[in-house]
Amino acid sequence: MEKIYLDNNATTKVDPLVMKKMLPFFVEKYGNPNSLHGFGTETHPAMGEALNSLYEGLNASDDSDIIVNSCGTESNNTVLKGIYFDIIHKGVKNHIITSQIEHPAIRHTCEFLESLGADVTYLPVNDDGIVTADILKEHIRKDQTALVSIMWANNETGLINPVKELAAVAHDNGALFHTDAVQAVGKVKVDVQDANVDFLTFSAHKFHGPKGVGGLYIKEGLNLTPLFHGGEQMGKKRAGTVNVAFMVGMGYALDLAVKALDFENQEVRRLRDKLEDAIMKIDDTIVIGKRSLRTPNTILVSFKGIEGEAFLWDLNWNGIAASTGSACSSEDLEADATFQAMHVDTDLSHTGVRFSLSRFTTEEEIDKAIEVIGKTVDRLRSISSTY
Ligand code: C6P
Repeated sequence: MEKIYLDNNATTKVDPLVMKKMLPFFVEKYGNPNSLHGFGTETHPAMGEALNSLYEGLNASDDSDIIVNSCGTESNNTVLKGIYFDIIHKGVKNHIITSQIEHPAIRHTCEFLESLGADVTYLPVNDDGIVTADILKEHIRKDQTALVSIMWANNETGLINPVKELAAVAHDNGALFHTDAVQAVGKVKVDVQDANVDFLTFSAHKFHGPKGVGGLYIKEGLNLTPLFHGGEQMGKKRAGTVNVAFMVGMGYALDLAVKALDFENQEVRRLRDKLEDAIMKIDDTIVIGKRSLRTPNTILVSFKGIEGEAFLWDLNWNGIAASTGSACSSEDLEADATFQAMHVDTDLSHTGVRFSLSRFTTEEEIDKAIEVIGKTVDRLRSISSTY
């Protein structure tokens, strides 16, 4: 049976071109980049090239920092715990603002900081599921809020927050601004200078790079206490031997993703819209969030009377991979935080299914998915006594 992957917000396949670029750094050029001998130094040009791609891809200035690390979760932890050590623990300020719709890598880290005494506000969203500048203005405390951390795009709905406006509100009130852009990079234009963010999180496996490598942008002039202490790698900002192959892979993956942005916003969007139009023709179905406010690849849909878990099993049985929400909360099985924050009707709130496409998704796959989804809804509703 042909398998169709529609769970690209969980992870993406490594672009074969990226894989090819990484391969020499496993068995040929395997030296430690910090070694003084040739095995070490021969890795430097490729690392330099990768860093250039990261700076260019995010439009970071030469004086800013981009720290290569293990994942988006690490970047989020580095920012939040760095702010805790540098500002809160020193008694300078005690308030952090985030939102109710953040990924667990932010929410759970904030909860941990609360247990250490930090005061955290979790902002609600408006009726469209967006964290607006006005909502932030209501809750920010002038010269008392240390950090505002709001995601660029939501992983479950794809809804995009007005990051540039939010950063401006944070700065007007003397706070630093971080954005978790894990679901934005490679899907929409991300320009750290234009948005004027202080810190930005990204992760290679969301844009056809390898898993286990991510990055943190830090604006020039700013510093964060590192999460890892040890060697002097990454300008002493993140100790640990650099994974050259993965760094090279992430740089090249970002290069390709930025070049493919027009394709993403035209062709991937067209296929997403085609799938969404077909899904919307099914009775008692809602899609969460206005299409125009979402990343071009994502749909979070609720089919009344159908449990998300049962639906996913059936889809999987028929060769289609989707998810009920964030992959790392899949034990909860539902996009609960998102649904609660958006006050979605409780009849529908336990039925969320996320479909997420990529530049490798084909028209044939979407046509097949439309057929299978329709049949699956009919079958499950016909055996459900509650519908
Ligand atoms: N979200 C999802 O199914 P890592 O895997 O650590 O590089 O990235 C974590 C992460 C951080 N922020 C956002 C907005 C994310 O979407 C993710 C990963 C996946 O939605 C897996 S849980």
